[in-house]
Amino acid sequence: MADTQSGVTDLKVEDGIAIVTVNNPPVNALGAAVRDGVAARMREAAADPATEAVVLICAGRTFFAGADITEFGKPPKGIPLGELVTLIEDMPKPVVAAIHGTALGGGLEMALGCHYRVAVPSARVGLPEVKLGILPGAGGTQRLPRIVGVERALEMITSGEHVPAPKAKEAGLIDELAPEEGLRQAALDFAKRLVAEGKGPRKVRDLSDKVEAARGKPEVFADFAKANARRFRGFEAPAACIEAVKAAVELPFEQGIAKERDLFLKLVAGTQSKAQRYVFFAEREVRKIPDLPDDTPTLPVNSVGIIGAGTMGGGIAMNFLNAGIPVTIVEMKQEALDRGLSVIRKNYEASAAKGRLKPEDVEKRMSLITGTLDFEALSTPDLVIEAVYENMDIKKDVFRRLDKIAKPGAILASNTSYLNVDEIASVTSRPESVIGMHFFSPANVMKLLEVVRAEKASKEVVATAVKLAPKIGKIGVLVGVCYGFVGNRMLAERQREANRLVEEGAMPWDVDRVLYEFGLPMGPFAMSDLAGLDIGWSRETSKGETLREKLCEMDRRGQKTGAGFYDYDANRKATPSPIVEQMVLDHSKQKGITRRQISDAEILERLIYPMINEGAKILEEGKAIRASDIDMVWINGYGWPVYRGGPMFYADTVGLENVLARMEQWEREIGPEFRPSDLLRRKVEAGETFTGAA
Ligand code: T1G
Repeated sequence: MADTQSGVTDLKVEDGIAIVTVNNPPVNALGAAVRDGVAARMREAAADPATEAVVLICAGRTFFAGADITEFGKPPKGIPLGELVTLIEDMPKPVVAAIHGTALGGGLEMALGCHYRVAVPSARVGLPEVKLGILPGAGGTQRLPRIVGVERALEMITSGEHVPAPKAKEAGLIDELAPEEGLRQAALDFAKRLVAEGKGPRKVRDLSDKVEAARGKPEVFADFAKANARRFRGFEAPAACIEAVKAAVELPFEQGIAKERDLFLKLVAGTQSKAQRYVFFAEREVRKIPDLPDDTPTLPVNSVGIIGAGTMGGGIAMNFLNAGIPVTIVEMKQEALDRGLSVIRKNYEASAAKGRLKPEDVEKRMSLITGTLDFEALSTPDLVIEAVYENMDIKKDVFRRLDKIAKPGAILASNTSYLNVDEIASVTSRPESVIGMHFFSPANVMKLLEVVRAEKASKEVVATAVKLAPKIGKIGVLVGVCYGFVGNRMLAERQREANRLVEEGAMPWDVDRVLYEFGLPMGPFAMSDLAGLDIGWSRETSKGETLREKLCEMDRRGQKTGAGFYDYDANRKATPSPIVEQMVLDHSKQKGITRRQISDAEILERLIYPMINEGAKILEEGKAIRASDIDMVWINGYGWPVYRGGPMFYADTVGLENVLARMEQWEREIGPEFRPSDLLRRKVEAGETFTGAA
C-alpha cells in the first residue's frame, strides 16, 4: 500500500508496520480533522494485507494533549473521540502508541484504546479533565481502572495529575520505556516483536481482574469521597468522576461507557466547566501583552538581590532558589537576617519531611542564598526586589540608595502592595528600570504575581518581568499603577461592604459563612483574626471607633490571643462569640443604625457586585489589559473558586444588567460610592459581557 499523507495525518509502511503520524501543532489536540484523519489511516492499515501491526505516533513536541478544548460547546463535527478509540481498539492488528511529551485526557484515552504503549522516560500521562470541570469522556474512566486498579484510577482521575512515564510503567500503563531520542524506532521494534511472537490485539476493555477486585466494595468509593471532601469542596466534577469509576466496577463495559457519556454531557454543559475552560485559556492569554510581541528583547536574570528577609522577602527568595537562581538577601540587623534564613531552611525541611523535596535539594537551594548586612552587595545582581515595610518614605530611601549601587541595566523592583510605583521610580536616575513585582503571602506558595507597569518602565524591563513569572512558578498579571493595583483595590470594596453589613444587621460569621459557602477558603473576619487584628493598630493611636479597634482594646487580637471576632479553642477552632455579638449590637446602636434582617443573597451581592464594578473601572482606566486578567488575579491571589471563573466571569453568569440594577439601587439608597462604572453601563446597553465566555 502506498504511503498516505492528508492534512494532519500521514501513514508510512516500513517492514510491514504501518506508522500513523499526526502533526497538529502546537499540542496535537484531537480536533475533528485529526480524529477523521486517524480514523481513515487506521482503516487503510486494517485493510492493507501487507500491514501486520500499527504504530501511532505524533510529530512535534507532544503526543495528543487531549480533545480540542476550543471545540467544546460547538456543533459536533467528525468522528466522536469515543468512537475513534473503539475503532482503534477493534483493529484486527496490534496497535502500539508511541508516547512523548504529554498524553493527556483524550490523548491518554487514545493510548488506552491502543493495545500496547511505549513511551520515553520524560513523557507524562494523565487525565486532567477534572481541571476543566468535566471527566474523561472517551472511555478513560472505564479503561484506566482496568489497568491501574480502582484506587489509583480514582486518584489519577480526580486529581488530574500528570504521571511521569517511569511511574506509569510501574502502574502497568506503559509497556516499555524507549530511549529519549529513539521513540519511533523503539515502537517499530516493539511492533515487530509482537508480530514475530504472534501477539495480536490486547484490548484493555477485556481486562477485568482489577475491577473485579473492587466489586461488592462500595465503601471504596464512599471512603475516597470522604477522605477528599475538603479538596473537592464546591466542585461538581470529582463526584461524577467517582461515580463513573464505580460504573466501571459495577457495570458491563458498554453500560459503563454509556454512564460515563451521560455524566460527561451533563458536566460539559454546566457553568462550572465553562468557568474552568475559560480559566484554562485565561492562564495562557495573561502572558500575551498587546504592545510586547513575543520577540520583545528581555534582560538576563541570573542573579537576584532581595532587600528585607522578613516573611515576604524570605518567601520571594525561595521562588528564585527553587528555580536555581542565586539570591543575595540583605537585612539591617544580624538577628533579623538569621531569623529570615532559618525560616527559609525550616520551610524547605518541612517540604522534605513531607517527601516533596529530597534532602539534597534542600542543601542545594540553601547553598544558592547568601545573607548579608552589606547593602553594597546589591551592586551585582541582575534584579533587585525591595520587600521592606509598606511605607513610601522608607521605600524611597531604599530606592535612592539602590540607584547609586545597583549595576547599570539592573531591574529595580518593589514588592509594594498598594503604593505608587511611579513615585518610587521618580527618586531614581533610571525610572526606565523600575517596576512593581507584587508577590502574595505566603510568597513561596501563592501563584499570583502582579507585575506593576510603571509609566517609564522600558519594554525590555516589562517583558522580562512578565516572562520571569512562569519561570518562578507564578502567574504574572500585568497591571497599571493605581492604589492597590487590581487585587487589593477590588478587595477594599468588599472589605468596606463587609464592615457595613455587620453594622446594618448581619453578624461577622454570617458574612464569613456566605463567602465560604460561595467557595472562598475563608471570609474577611476569620481572615483578619488569622492575620492578627492589631496589624497597623496601636493603643496610643486607637480611637476605639471601629469594631476592630474595640476588639484590640479588649485584647481580642485574633487567633494569636484566642479571641478576635471569634472565640478560639486550644485547636484554634473558631466559634461565634456572644461577647462580639453584643458588641456588634451596641456598635450599631452607638452609630444610630437600626439593624435589619439581611438575607444571604443580599450579603453576597453587597460583597461581590461592588468588586465587579471596581473591576470594570480598572478595565476602563486601562489598569488591566482584559477582564480575564482580573479573574487570574482573584483566582491565583485571593482564593476565588476556579469553578466560578473569577469576579468578571461570574458577573457574566449572573447578568451584567442585574449587577448594574443593584449598583444603581445602592447608589440611590446608600451613596455615591456605588456609582456604576461607565463600562458596565455601556456593556449592558450593548448587550455585551466582560468575558464573552459565560
Ligand atoms: N485544546 C486546544 N488547545 C490547546 C489544548 C487543548 N487540549 N492544549 C493546549 N492548547 C493550546 C493552548 O491554549 C496554547 O495556545 C497552546 O496550545 C500551547 O499550550 C474526551 C474531553 C499540553 C501540558 O486538559 O495542559 O481530552 O496560547 O501554552 O505550557 O476525555 O497545554 O499558544 O494560543 O499550555 O507547553 C484534556 C490541556 C482536554 C491538557 C502543554 N487535556 N493542555 O503545556 O503549552 S479534555 C488537557 C495542557 C479531553 C476527553 C476530554 C498544556 C500542555 P496559545 P500551553 P505548555
